[in-house]
Amino acid sequence: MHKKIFNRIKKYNTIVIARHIGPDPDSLGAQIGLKDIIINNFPNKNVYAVGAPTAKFKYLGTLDKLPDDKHLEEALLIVIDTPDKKRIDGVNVELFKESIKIDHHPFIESVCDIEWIDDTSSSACQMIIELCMKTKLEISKYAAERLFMGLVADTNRFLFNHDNESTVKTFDLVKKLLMSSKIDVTPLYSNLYLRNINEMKLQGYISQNMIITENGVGYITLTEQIIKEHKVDAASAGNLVNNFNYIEGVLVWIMISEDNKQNLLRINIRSRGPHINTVAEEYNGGGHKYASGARVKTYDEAYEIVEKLDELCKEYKESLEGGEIDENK
Ligand SMILES: [Mn+2]
Repeated sequence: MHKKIFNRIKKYNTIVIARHIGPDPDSLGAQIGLKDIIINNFPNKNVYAVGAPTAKFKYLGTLDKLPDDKHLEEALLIVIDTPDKKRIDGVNVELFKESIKIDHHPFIESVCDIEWIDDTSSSACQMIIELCMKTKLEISKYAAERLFMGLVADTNRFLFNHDNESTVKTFDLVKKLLMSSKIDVTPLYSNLYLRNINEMKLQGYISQNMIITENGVGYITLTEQIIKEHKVDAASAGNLVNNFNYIEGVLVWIMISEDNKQNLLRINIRSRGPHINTVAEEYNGGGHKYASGARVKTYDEAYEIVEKLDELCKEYKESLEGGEIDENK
């Protein structure tokens, strides 16, 4: 598969790289990193990283305007970090001569001519690192920094929930990346984790007010008023979900945040127990087994999600020997 993808990259003069809507550091890092790698290895190619930009992640780099349709007929499209067609940002797969998907989400549908899907991979960035290591595509320093940031973000600083084999593979690829690129990781961590005091205060509010159900679901409702009082935006509020890992007795945790501008409730879900993506998929969302999101219109639906996840936690605990969780395991 690595060789096949390498050969396609080599073959095409125009290459467009796309990713999912609502960009995150993994999708942007993989997209902008791969663009830089292709240009450095093949200086005569035209490579475009496309999709809507976000000011929040501008440290990862800038995006390009999609070339005219007539240029796409002879172009290769690479879709990164996106399992389904409806979540691809800004391009129509059909307009391209050929397309490749590189993704680490659980499979949803076949979209591209060539699909490399590995849901045991920690991140899309890890897959790009692997592709380069296996094909001798040289990774520039700029790309190495982007790939490192994306991988760190998607694993939540290596707190991922995978089996031993895939964990070893992640650390091995990161080791090789750091050895060959000699990047300094300290400023990269600052990019990702420096936050303003308002967000920290909201985090304090969440800690004070989180409700924990009988079976180990922790949830909080962030109304528009609460979010406003703390002077943060709805998306940043939802992202705080990543900071509530490892609370004793909490297996699944959820932020329900109001977004009145879009007239919806964003549901951010994380787990260190049962797989949660199937419930998210029922409610206009999806994602990974341990990290998912959904969007609903009403609080009834939001609390339905809480109930379903509570039931999942109950089943999960019962499936474990003796029904008790050994927190130290
Ligand atoms: Mn990802």
